[in-house]
Amino acid sequence: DTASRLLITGAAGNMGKMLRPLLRKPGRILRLFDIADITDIDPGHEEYVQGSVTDRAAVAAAVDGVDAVLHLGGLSTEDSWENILSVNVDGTQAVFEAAVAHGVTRVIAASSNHAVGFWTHAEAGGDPLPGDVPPRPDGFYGWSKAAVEALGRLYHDRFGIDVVNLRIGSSFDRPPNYRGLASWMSPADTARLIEAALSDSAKGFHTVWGISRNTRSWWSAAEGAAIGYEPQDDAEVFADEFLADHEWSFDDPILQRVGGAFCDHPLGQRM
Ligand code: 15L
Repeated sequence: DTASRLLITGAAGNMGKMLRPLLRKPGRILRLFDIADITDIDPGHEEYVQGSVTDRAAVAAAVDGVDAVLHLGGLSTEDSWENILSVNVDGTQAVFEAAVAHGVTRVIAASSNHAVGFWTHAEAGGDPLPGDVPPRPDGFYGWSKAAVEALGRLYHDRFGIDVVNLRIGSSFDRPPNYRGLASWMSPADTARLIEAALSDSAKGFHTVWGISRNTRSWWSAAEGAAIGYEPQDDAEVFADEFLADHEWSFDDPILQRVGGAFCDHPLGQRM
């Protein structure tokens, strides 16, 4: 296993909370890193290192002794340029630098659909939009995720670190809104994607969409399949609920663009 000791940065965040029970398995220790308090550590399966991704010494201590890193730590929506640079860009660079220093060979980076938010359904031309389509960020947040992906490329090419960039759609218990009928990734599928990203088939450098096998998805499943990701869930089970007050049409700008409403949110304004 590439991850008998797996570091999760941002472990107190939404995705970290959701994933802790799902990534727990015999012989694996989850090392949880977050600036926020975590008070419900399961001592047999988890250890906790408190700190910020903006503190290089803390990041180095967290990375020391792990087999792989799941880097979720960072700002997860639009924020000021200064905050985005410090937390998402410097923070990610600190993680890669520490991985090199401590001989960690696998980093899974939480990127986002917002790294490529301005791609449209029309431009995909009826084909699924490839997982590695070039960046077209929809804000400073999305731009930082493109920077995260490019840092992964740099540390892969320089040092041979295996890097998987996950262009996550909407990873929540349930789709957050009607757009989620296309962009949702269920908790169980999120865990499946991370297990695939930890497996031998994900050696090298990969950029893949993080979504479930949604009926209404127009983002390619091929890149995920290539690393062994086989999603099982479909947001369609929520369709009646969300389509009660919304028509499903790709003329709707929220559905037309990968990034949905983020494309219209004022730059640098915290959400
Ligand atoms: C993201 O990148 C955000 O972190 C998350 O809060 C959602 O807004 C998600 O994208 C999305 O596009 O649904």
